[in-house]
Amino acid sequence: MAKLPVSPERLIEQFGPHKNYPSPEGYAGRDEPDKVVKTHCCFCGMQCGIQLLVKNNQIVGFEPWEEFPFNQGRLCPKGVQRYLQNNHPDRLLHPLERVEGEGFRPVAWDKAMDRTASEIRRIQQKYGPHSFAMLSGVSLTNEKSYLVGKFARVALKTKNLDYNGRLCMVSAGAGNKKAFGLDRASNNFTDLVHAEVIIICGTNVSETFPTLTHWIWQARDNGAKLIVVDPRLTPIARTADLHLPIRPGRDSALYGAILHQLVENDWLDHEFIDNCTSGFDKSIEAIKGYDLDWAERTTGIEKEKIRLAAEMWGKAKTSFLLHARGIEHQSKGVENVSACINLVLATGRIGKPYCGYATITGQGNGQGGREHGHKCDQLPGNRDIENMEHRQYISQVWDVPEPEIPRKGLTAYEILEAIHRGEIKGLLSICFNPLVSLPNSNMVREALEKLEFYACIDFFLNETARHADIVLAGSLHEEEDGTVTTAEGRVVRIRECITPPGEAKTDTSILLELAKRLGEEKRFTYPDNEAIFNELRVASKGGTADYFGITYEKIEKNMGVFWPCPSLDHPGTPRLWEDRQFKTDDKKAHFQPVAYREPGEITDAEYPIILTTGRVVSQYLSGTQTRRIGKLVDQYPEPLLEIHPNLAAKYNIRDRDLVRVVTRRGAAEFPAQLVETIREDTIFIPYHWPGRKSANQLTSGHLDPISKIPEFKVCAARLEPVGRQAPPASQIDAYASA
Ligand SMILES: Nc1nc2c(c(=O)[nH]1)N[C@H]1C(S)=C(S)[C@@H](COP(=O)(O)OP(=O)(O)OC[C@H]3O[C@@H](n4cnc5c(=O)[nH]c(N)nc54)[C@H](O)[C@@H]3O)O[C@H]1N2
Ligand SMILES: Nc1nc2c(c(=O)[nH]1)N[C@H]1C(S)=C(S)[C@@H](COP(=O)(O)OP(=O)(O)OC[C@H]3O[C@@H](n4cnc5c(=O)[nH]c(N)nc54)[C@H](O)[C@@H]3O)O[C@H]1N2
Ligand code: SF4
Ligand SMILES: [Mo]
Repeated sequence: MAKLPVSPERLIEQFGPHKNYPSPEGYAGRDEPDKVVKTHCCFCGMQCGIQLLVKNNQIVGFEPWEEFPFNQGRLCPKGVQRYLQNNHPDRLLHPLERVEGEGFRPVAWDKAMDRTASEIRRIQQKYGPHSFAMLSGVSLTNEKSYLVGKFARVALKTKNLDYNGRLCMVSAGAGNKKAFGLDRASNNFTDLVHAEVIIICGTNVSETFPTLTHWIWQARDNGAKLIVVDPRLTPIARTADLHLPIRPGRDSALYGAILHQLVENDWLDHEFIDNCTSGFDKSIEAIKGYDLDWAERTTGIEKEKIRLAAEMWGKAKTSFLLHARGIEHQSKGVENVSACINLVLATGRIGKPYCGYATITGQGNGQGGREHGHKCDQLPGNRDIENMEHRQYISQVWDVPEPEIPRKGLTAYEILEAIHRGEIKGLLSICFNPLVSLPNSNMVREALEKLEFYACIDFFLNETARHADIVLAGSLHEEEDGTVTTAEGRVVRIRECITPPGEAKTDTSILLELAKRLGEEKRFTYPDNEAIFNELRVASKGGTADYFGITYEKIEKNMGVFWPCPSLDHPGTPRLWEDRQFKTDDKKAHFQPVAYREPGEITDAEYPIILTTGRVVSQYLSGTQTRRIGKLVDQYPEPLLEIHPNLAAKYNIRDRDLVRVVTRRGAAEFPAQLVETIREDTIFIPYHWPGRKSANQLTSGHLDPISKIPEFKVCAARLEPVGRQAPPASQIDAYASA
């Protein structure tokens, strides 16, 4: 992580020479930028403040934004390279159409839009409105997320709209709603600093949220004890007081056993449990018999470590529990989240200074994007699409009769399955690369080939877009005004720094133009993006995610406003629940009974090894953006198979030997990387690559029954050494995509 400002020499030493870096003579060696714009990084949910340097309508560099309170100028390797996307030669500069047998060729906007609109009409007339689906993503701002939700329901008139947060935040969202009636981190991260104990469950924060570690280090400096639950000894786990190397897919058993210990030793806050919660007795009933011996057998963690974790957590006066996809990407993701929340509620350590709980939101706008209605079951303000009162309120805001708002539709993976079955015939996607990011990618590829029409809005031709009939050249983060909501729940401003290059258009203008062609001009006319935000404010008013009191001006003045913020004179809410009034029907926090059950797929004689997947620091999601930035590619050019030397020895596998990994979905070859930092029964593969390098050829389509998140973190695999070594990393053509 680079603490800026850095000297030009250090930049070059660290990242190598580049035309956009200052010359060794210093900043004077480069032209003065035309303007310096305070905005936020386009990547993860930390949404670090950054200043982008603009010259001749191009981003030419960046400077730290020291005053922004969360990251205070710090940025991670992706943040310092992000600006290089804007001038990238692969940038889509005009719409494309696919001609059978020829490939893609440029096409005029009018023709691209006409064809898209007429195909939507043709398919819907022939097969019904819901035969055309839409997929969206939460790298989009709040304004665009809101607009997509309204566009799909009002202009496309389809119920089948879902988003890539379905692969990310939905287990946490469902667990939070069950317990608190509201889905947001309960504190801002400054509360970490004086927590006595911090538990980090299933998150590799040093690589995935590098700037968050600053707050964890501060807590350590103040004497906090750190517990990390992860099958791998990740960089943060290496510095922990206690590492619990869990067998993948067994988290609810561990947290159940810790709760059992809290009860046995009476490390409970009875006053809080009695007055502020419900369901405690049932949650205790569910974990009867979860003693330390059972827990050791089930989780693969030594029982003394589990006991110690319970004691550290149980005896503390202040604490913070953080979790992310390690526990959520499971077919019992919601149960794992509930089991974690039970530990927080049992000790009453929430809604007080230095006492907190949060899921760490993954994508850039993973928080705001899950509130304003591009989920299949949701209307703006985190309203329920099946709730009559909610539907009526939104029907007034949108000026459409309530019965015309479609009902709940299919989730992301289910949409692809329905395409595969031939039930959905047309697709429009924006900001989503499902061919790389959904599990069971062989099924996804077959589905895409069955579509009668597919249009995609993106600024790069991602792997899914290669299956499109029309590609609409959209905009980068820095090319439109808007807002995003950070992992902490702070609504911040994204500023337009430049206009889209060539003939590319802003995402917003593409959606508005398409709505117009579908006969909905009146409901889709806005003077600017602020007007969309103002409509969103009204649409969210009275919902649990209430943004009504947030304005562009107020964000500007305060460097962000935390929702809920129900009125213009409200200051926003950095720490939730100080009043002990939860957003549930009875105003109490709800314990959930969580009995352990096994993952969707367990190992057997044929598939004896557990495969888990995730991330590395220099690559982002499906890699569309970061696989195009040279220095990030150099840092980690290809997916490696992390394997423990003892497991490797059983198969005679040496470092960089090619190993075929086989699951019930498919097979793929990866170079082995022997590491002592992983359990001996588990292998790990990062998933940022497409085609034959894709980990998602192997993963399973087991979904959580409530959140419908895929089980990316657990499946059963077998290993077949190929008998060849992979070429040295230096000889890899890292830019070859498949
Ligand atoms: N560099 C980088 N940063 C990112 C992203 C990125 O792609 N690259 N993506 C962003 C997004 S959208 C997200 S969602 C976040 C994800 O952030 P994280 O959740 O931190 O990332 P992952 O690598 O998916 O998984 C985290 C950890 O879960 C562990 N794990 C695997 N199985 C289990 C299990 O059964 N139980 C437990 N307890 N742990 C398990 C893995 O070993 C891994 O270390 O990162 C965000 N930040
Ligand atoms: N095996 C395995 N698979 C996983 C995971 C895992 O841990 N293991 N993690 C899952 C998780 S947590 C996530 S979040 C998903 C992410 O999966 P995806 O959402 O499919 O990944 P992205 O790379 O974000 O793809 C988004 C596309 O949006 C484009 N884009 C970005 N910003 C904008 C914008 O402002 N406008 C437009 N028009 N386009 C934009 C990018 O160019 C890219 O092509 O992957 C999931 N898949
Ligand atoms: S931590 Fe996240 S938001 Fe901050 S610079 Fe890195 S990728 Fe960007
Ligand atoms: Mo994510």
